[in-house]
Amino acid sequence: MNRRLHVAVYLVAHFFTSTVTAEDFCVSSTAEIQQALTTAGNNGESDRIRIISGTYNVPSGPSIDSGFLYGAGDQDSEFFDLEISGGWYRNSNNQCIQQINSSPFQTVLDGENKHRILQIYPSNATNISITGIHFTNGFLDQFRGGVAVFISNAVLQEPYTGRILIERNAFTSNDGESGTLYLATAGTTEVRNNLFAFNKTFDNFAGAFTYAAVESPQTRLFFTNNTVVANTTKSSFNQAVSGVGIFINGDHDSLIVLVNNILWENQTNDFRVSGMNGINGAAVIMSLVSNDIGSMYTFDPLDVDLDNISIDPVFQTTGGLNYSLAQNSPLINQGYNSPGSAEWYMGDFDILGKPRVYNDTTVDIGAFEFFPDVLFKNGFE
Ligand SMILES: [Ca+2]
Ligand SMILES: [Ca+2]
Repeated sequence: MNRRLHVAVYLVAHFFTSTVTAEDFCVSSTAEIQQALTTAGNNGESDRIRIISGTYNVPSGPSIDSGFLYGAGDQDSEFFDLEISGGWYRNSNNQCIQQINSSPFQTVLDGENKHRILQIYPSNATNISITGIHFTNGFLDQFRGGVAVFISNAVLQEPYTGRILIERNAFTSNDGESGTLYLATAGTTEVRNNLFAFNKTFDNFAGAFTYAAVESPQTRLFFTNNTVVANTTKSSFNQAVSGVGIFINGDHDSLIVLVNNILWENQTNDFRVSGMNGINGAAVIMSLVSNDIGSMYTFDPLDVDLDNISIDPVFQTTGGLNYSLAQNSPLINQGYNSPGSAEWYMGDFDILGKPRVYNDTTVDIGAFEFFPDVLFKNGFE
């Protein structure tokens, strides 16, 4: 290869392929996690932060901005991508190896009921991925979104055009003013195969998952195969129109797609949308397919309303955070398989790392794919 061509190829790879120049961090303490985030924020390359399985308290501090932090709030951080994942271990050569099909419950970021857990402020083209982590015991008593995870690109000078993936995480027992996972974002967002349970909001115009669309030429949310149950609010204000399960604020032109979710037994409404068509001139396209939703509040009719049901999911009764479906659950094989042409994907694995659509042809509704006990005992333990 002549030198000029070589340089051209390198530049193309550098700009468009995050894996070519990525830096890997293999971390196993609170300090190492934050140091990796700080380094990642200005090292001029994409980063993969791999967290060894274990429980980590967040960095503590007197301000509400304690907890883990990437980026600088109202300023652009660097251009490059960021991946954060749990479920890793070190082999005898001190290398970071991912556990096969690990579940998020093995890698815990704990707010100790005192702190926010993680804030991310990306630049306008940073792709972000967060997978395989259990965010729990976050606490925030001031009017700030996202006690467990807050990602905002709302204040960038250029519209955000990146992609955010939140996959196979658990968000439980967080207590925050306005929401648990809060995304204020433009660009494309996929939230799939996550569990949201036992979280509290103080403001009842916020949900365990809260999404605020940001103005941009293209803003899209794909919220698929999540289980959102037993979240509550401490507010009694206007409960008829609030939404404590998930809360979506369109307000700007956006495409909102919900498929295969369980939104069940959340206090007040399981699902609330505000800022639909006509608000600030916004054109919000809202599509709901194959969800199990207890109760819902919207201003406008849905643009697509297909195969949605409202029925007891019939979870297994093993208690704790196991929201697996029972053998007689009506949600088994009732989901909508992501078509190859779709912009969203249901994922290869469910929240516990079991294959999706195993031994049958149709995905289940919710974050947990049903497996008969006999398969668990003989094939997966
Ligand atoms: Ca970086
Ligand atoms: Ca199935």
